[in-house]
Amino acid sequence: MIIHVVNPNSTAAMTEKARLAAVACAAPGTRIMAGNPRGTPASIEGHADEAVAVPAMLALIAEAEAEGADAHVIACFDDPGLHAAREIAEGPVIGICQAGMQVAMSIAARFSIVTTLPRSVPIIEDLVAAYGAGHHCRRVRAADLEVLALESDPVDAYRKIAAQIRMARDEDGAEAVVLGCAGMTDLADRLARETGIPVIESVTAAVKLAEALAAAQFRTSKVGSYAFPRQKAGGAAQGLVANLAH
Ligand code: 5HY
Repeated sequence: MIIHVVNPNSTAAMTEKARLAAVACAAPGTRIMAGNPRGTPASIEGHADEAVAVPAMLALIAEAEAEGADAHVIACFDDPGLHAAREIAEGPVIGICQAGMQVAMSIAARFSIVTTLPRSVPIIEDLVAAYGAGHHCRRVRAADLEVLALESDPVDAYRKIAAQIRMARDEDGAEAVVLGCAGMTDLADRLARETGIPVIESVTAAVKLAEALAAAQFRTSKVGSYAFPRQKAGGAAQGLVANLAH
């Protein structure tokens, strides 16, 4: 089985973190194919960065489909382009935000999310509502650090994230915490140990969900919403890999 993990930003170090998390949890016989576009924003922090990154991410997903990927993971906590990716793919496409919440709801009655910048909070709150997790999610918190600080200043980043997790535990009534950034993969085990609360690493959650769906032969439904894009001048099907022509 091949699981394609795509980081839509162009920071290779973050892609490698996601790849290592995926390899660490993948079952024997699952091959991880990880990558990121060139020329997209170095980090995704808000709607405009998402919009700029999605076309190149979709092209990588289309290529991975052609190369035999059985499922795809979008390794960015805004789940950018998730529904567009499901239109162009036959394999399941899993967003790490949705997967992180689904795992949280499966192991705890109430959870909080800790992400990076305050500007990401309303974006993730909208996803909480869209994914039907509103009754279970206590709060979306920001550690108030830029995404790339996870690479440039990991000590300070860890301190800020740990402080928010303790507040989620003590003030929100959270029974689990979801890490709200693909760049946090390497912090999860230590955070769980030091805070005493289950900490859900979202890339791992997404890879295991993708693996389970692919193993059970579940494919993205092409009846209705996620049908392949219709052929038209300049349309998505025309712009992506030829084999999308349906
Ligand atoms: C992510 N941005 O997971 C999100 C997190 C965020 O470049 N990778 C990014 O803070 O929105």
